[in-house]
Amino acid sequence: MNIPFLVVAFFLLQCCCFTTSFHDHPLDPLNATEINRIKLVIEKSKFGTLPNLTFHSVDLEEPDKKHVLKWLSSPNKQNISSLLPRRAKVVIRAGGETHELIVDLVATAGSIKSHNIYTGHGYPPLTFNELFKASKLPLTYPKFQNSIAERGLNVSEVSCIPFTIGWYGEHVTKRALRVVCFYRGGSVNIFARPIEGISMLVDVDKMQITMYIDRLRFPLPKPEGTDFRSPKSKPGPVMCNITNRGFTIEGHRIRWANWDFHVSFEARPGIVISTASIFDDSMNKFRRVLYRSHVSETFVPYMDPTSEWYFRTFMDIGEFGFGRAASSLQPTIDCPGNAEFIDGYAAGADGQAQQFPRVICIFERYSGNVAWRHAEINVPGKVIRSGEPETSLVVRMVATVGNYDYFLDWEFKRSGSIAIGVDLTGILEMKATSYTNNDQITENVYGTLVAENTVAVNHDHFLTYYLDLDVDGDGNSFVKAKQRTARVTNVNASPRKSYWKVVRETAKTEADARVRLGLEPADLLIVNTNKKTKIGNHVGYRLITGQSATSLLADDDFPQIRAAYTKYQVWVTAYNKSERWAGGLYSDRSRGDDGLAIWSRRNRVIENRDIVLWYTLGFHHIPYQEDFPVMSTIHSGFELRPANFFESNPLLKQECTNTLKMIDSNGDYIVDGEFQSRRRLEFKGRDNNIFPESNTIDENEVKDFEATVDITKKIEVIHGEIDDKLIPKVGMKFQTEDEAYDFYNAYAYMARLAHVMGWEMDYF
Ligand SMILES: *[C@@H]1O[C@H](CO)[C@@H](O)[C@H](O)[C@H]1NC(C)=O
Ligand SMILES: *[C@@H]1O[C@H](CO)[C@@H](O)[C@H](O)[C@H]1NC(C)=O
Ligand SMILES: *[C@@H]1O[C@H](CO)[C@@H](O)[C@H](O)[C@H]1NC(C)=O
Ligand SMILES: *[C@@H]1O[C@H](CO)[C@@H](O)[C@H](O)[C@H]1NC(C)=O
Ligand SMILES: *[C@@H]1O[C@H](CO)[C@@H](O)[C@H](O)[C@H]1NC(C)=O
Ligand SMILES: *[C@@H]1O[C@H](CO)[C@@H](O)[C@H](O)[C@H]1NC(C)=O
Ligand SMILES: [Cu+2]
Repeated sequence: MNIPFLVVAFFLLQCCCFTTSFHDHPLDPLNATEINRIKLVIEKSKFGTLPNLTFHSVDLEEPDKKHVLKWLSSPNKQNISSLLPRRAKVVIRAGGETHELIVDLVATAGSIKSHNIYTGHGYPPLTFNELFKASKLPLTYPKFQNSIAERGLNVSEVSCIPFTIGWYGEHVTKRALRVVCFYRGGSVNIFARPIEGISMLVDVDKMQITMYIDRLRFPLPKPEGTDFRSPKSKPGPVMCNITNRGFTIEGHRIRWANWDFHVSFEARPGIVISTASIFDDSMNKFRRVLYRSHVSETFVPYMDPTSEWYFRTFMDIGEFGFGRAASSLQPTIDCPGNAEFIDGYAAGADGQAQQFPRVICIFERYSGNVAWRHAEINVPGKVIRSGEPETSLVVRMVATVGNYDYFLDWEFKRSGSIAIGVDLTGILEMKATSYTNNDQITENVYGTLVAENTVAVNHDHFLTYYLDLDVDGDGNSFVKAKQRTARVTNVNASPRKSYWKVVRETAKTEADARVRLGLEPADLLIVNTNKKTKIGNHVGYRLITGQSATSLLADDDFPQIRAAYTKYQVWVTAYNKSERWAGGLYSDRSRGDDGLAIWSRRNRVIENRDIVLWYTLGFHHIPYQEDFPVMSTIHSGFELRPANFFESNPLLKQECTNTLKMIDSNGDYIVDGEFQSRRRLEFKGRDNNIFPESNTIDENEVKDFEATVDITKKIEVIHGEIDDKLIPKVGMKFQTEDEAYDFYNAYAYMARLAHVMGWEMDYF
């Protein structure tokens, strides 16, 4: 049969389930206009006349949770808005004091609602200006110039870096930094060439060097072998011209598969995930999972107690800010080709809004793993194989804090899990030494000789996450489902002697919820005891911990007093809007009198309350030679996974249907495909010749058409057989039926290829 003209058209009908018109969200971060307005309001007020006014943090003052939730659930958002004042919390330094201001943005001119002078311990984050100025001080400081000349070095080849210094029991502290210097001299890897032996203290408010000691001298590590730049410029994976990324962004709201959540960028934590809900097909509604979540504090203590090194005990998020340290993401290197990027804004030291371009990326990930599968051979006469590839949505940023780069991932899965990942890479902190071979070393060098004259110092990385889970509502409890060995008591009933059983313990107060992992096996759950599944289990989410560590420092060591939150990996506290920063709000030079460990000591009731889960992931890092000159990424993470939250595996329940149609010139279908549950492509073809064996295409042949690729010439290069003619277009004409079918088969092949490669295909 010859059909003279076949017109092929592809339609993609979007998923049916979610349609809501766009509203600004009350948790949207401050935008550039708002940040600049705050600057004006403050400059015009009495604070504008104070000496040395600097802006240290300008953040959204969150509206009350109950009002945000009301707004979210209300169909009539307009008249809820009055409950949601748009306010900013601003911390400035002026006249040598720290001021906390609440600025109202709704008032036409903007107005300062409250003012408080902070008199407690610790200081707000350092501004980029302060760090920059401090880094330049040594270069014009005569004693330093002498030290450099005495070492036979050239001061114009020196780069200095300011380090926060912590607190060591002093009664009076000032805002201060240590400045440590390095020698470029032909290398871009400044951290690999430390100028050892010099200690410099900078008074930040005076911006002067107030202590200078040149105590030791070691050979400068050589520049050879320190370059970390990639030898070949690798072209990232093939770039497709993507129009359908599989998710939608409206303002800061992201919708993908069964998830709906809000993403924002803040100067201190970087990515903040808010109001994450998941669609439950069996209830036909969205259910709450996470109210607000972000990385809260870090702790990176180095294990060298000598006078040039002891102070390196960083709490980067409170001292600098992961958002402020965020790097612009490089397309196809930091994020894959199908990523979408969003910009962020934060106030600079002068209060002016600064743009952080491409600071967060969002992409669908085709991991190559399976979400589930099964092969069944016990059904007579059949071999049933089924399964589905795992696809997920990743929200990512990178914070480059001096020498280290931290990738922070939030990965949403259709299964209901949220996997939080951290990848560490970058450059080690190293000290110069006289040793060129490990055999020469007989003393404690506090690290590993990673290159000649170069010791990389032992250290830890702890990242503490704030996880305000609201599992199906506010009333949540923390449950430890312990696995305990049980003896078989009735010897007649079983030949077995033992088994394990589950002993559930619900934490009554905050003290019951401090957990050191690994001491006994237990599932850790946040459970809503007011809600049950149809068959009577309490709904919950489980914390699946990854590689983790607790701090090994002594409890009376000053850095440990400041970072007391690292003594347990898991804490649960009663929700309090102002308790978000595990190391305290003012962590620069803090004394451990604010923060998670202190709040937990109040021992509030946490049973059937609005509670917050805190989890610390950690690495004890003994350096190895492969970490030099740049370290390959090392991964850690954890997962929040539904636990009796759904009636059954939600992956099988997603009813949304997409369709793919090919029609001929008469408007008759030749192929009428449906994407059921976004994983199976079933055809109700008019002509069985297309698929001779059955009307159902083999799942192994064509999978997941939701992932779609624009068939560009670039793909053609990768795959020689793919002809440019194979780009599907509306109104495409074929001379023969065979030609149409060939086209279709090639297209299906492309789809499979696209799936395997993680490309997206574009429909017409
Ligand atoms: C910032 O937000 C305000 C609302 O507070 C809005 O009127 C303004 O258009 C926004 N500006 C930008 C640049 O998005
Ligand atoms: C919101 O508006 C509707 C209709 O205009 C009204 O019935 C309702 O009472 C209002 N709700 C609030 C909280 O003001
Ligand atoms: C120091 O380095 C600068 C540039 O790197 C160079 O111009 C200058 O001549 C050097 N001075 C000495 C004394 O080597
Ligand atoms: C203002 O800053 C300058 C230089 O940074 C400093 O010398 C001066 O002491 C500061 N004044 C006050 C009141 O802090
Ligand atoms: C992608 O598509 C747009 C519009 O369809 C076009 O302007 C652009 O040149 C394309 N880019 C590439 C790399 O093909
Ligand atoms: C909330 O937390 C802050 C800081 O820890 C504390 O000062 C305040 O009393 C707390 N509020 C309540 C209601 O517990
Ligand atoms: Cu490390």
